[in-house]
Amino acid sequence: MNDNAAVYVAGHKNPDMDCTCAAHCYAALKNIIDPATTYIPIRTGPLNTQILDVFELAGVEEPRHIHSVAPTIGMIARRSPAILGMDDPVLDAIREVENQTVSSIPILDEDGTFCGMVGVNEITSYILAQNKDPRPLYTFLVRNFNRVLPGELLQAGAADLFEAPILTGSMPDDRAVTTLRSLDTPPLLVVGNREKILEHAVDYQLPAVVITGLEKDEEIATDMSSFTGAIYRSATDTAETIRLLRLSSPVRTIMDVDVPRLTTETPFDEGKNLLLNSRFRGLPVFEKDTYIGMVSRRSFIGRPHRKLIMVDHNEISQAVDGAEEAEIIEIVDHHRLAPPSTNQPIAVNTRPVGSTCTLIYEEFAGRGLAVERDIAVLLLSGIISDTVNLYSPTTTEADRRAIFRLETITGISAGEHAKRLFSQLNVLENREPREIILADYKQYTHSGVRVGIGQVEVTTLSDSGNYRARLIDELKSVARDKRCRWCMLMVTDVMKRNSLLLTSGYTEAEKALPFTRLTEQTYDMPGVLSRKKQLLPVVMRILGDLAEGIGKVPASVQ
Ligand SMILES: [Mn+2]
Repeated sequence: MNDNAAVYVAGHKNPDMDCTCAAHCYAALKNIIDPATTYIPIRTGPLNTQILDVFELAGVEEPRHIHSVAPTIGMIARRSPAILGMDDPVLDAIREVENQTVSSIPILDEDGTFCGMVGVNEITSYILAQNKDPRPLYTFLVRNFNRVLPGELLQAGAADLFEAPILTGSMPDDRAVTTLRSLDTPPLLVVGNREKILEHAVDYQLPAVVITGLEKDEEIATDMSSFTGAIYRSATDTAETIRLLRLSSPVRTIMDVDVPRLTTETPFDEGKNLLLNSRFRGLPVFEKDTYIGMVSRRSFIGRPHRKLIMVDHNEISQAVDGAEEAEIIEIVDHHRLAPPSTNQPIAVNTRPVGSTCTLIYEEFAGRGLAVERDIAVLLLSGIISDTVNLYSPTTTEADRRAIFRLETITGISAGEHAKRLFSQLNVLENREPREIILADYKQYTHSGVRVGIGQVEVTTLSDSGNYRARLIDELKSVARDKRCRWCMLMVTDVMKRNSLLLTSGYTEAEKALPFTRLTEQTYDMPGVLSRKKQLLPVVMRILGDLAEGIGKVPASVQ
């Protein structure tokens, strides 16, 4: 059923070019080498115009936005073993409840549209209601008679569907006639092959007569040629005939239409609480507006786990929400390792190369698989973006090799493509400071200290005076909100390949920074392009030293 058993291939939070392209391409690779499983690339948030442009250029859909991989109702919804149509007899509902041991049966129309539900509760209410009034009315559908009652339809009446009480003719003729006259609604008559009473049925033009004890080719005792009702020959005795006729009513007359609806996206716990706190034993599940299946109380025994492949990250704090509940089955990454512990052995592919897309290119190449043009465009973009077109010190021989091959496949020159990507960088002046800091933001904890580092790429640093103060103010507020001791933003000039470091202020630590202090909480980092390789190790070392009391100066906390 839909993608419940599918494996999600996800990049990190605040998706960037590398992780988004890697998620798409790795899912494509896995779908080729493991066709028995479905791999779906996902993203954790909105994509910038650069990334959208590249997916358009490649001619593929960008990964689906998934807010959380925590278990959902979609993962436990099942096609119901029993389904009824609106006109199916109540007897079918009883049989299904008995045979399939289901407690709630969905009722669908011919188009598969959900109309209502019938279960033990509705059947019980129906039977109880019959025993409340002295002569209850039933809804009869003539074409259901031979679905519940052995025998044959001798004549279809003027009305296929009608409401009527049941009257049996197993009494003296005149008493039967008196009773017949006394009824407000013309009854359905169940009677033996008795001339007098049948004559009255014709006179009163009853909606239907069911004749019992009539042999297969036996003549009816009365001329019924002017009778407009239905005539049915029952092959069973009167008591059984009446019992079964009552169960011929269409289920739509007893179904519950006031049913809460779950969707495939409904969180597992929300669906569970809703069902357990309701009078229902099962609930229908919808994908958008389309009915797709049911969940019952039993569906909630045991908690499902979404299978997840992490690409371009390996820390839970950077992963899609709900990842801590997921079953991580694989990691493909080029960052420092701080992965979650797992219950099972998993495949981990990490190497210190410039881009996760390089690792994925090598997976294709190593298996002798052709890299199609759309995949090649995405891999090329991921590598160019993460290595700043091979200028970042994170760049390795593997990245150069991959780019060289991908240029050939795509017919796109890396230099031209880099210009295309970088020219779409936004001018910082026009963007909200918080958005700039958090767009590509990662948090780390080292020696018990939590730090956050954002990075933003620009095409020039010459206008930094215009936004510096606002960004530093916002860094302080981000540090407060995210409970970080130290927050930083790397503003990277991808053209000149320099960065500016803005900080929230942490005097003790900043004294140890090996960069030139330009002014308050602002440092010049010539040649620094990589947060991971050039800034993070410095930050980690300083935090470690501070924890050990090395280089500690009397506190001057701000
Ligand atoms: Mn990356």
